[in-house]
Amino acid sequence: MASALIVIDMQLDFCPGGRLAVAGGDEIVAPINDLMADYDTVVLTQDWHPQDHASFASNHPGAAPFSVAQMPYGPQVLWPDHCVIATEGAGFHPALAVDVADLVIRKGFRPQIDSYSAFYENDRTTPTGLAGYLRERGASDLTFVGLAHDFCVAWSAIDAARLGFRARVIETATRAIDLDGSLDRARADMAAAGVTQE
Ligand code: VGL
Ligand code: ZN
Repeated sequence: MASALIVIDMQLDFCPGGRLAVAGGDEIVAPINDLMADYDTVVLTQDWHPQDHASFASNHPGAAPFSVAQMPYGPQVLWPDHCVIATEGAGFHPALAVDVADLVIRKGFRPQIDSYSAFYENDRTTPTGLAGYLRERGASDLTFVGLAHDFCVAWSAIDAARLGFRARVIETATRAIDLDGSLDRARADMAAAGVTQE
């Protein structure tokens, strides 16, 4: 039974000074680097959006950042532009030990649909391919860290549990956006899905 550390979106735009900065996002780089040696497989995800991405408020005339739009696949928070393909902000934090990773998986690159989870786009049905990769590698025990706790980390961990993996989140190695109670909701949703939170 192999283990995998799934490091979610440790990119400059989610760190202080970035375009969708998460408070304290840079504080978890060192703890994440320290965790990597304890796992058989290390996977990094990278939020990777075209400039015309439907999750950007700037692509919805009159819409404010952090408002909610109805998309064909359900409600979608409209974010400030972030992690635009090939920009500096889409790059990993420079202190992250990227060389240790076995796989870097990009998500959110289709203009019309967001992808919080590392496993499925936000329609909850279009797979990224990560589940197949992990199963072929024999990894059944997954630990999630990175950014942001209440969005991409939570959605990834919940999908993992639903897919039949053991899923765990290490709270000291994640930080939240916490939009309108989203962190409390994410914690409850993870508990209901059987995700271990420690
Ligand atoms: C994320 C909002 C938009 C995340 C990504 O990594 O949690 N949040 N895109
Ligand atoms: Zn995004």
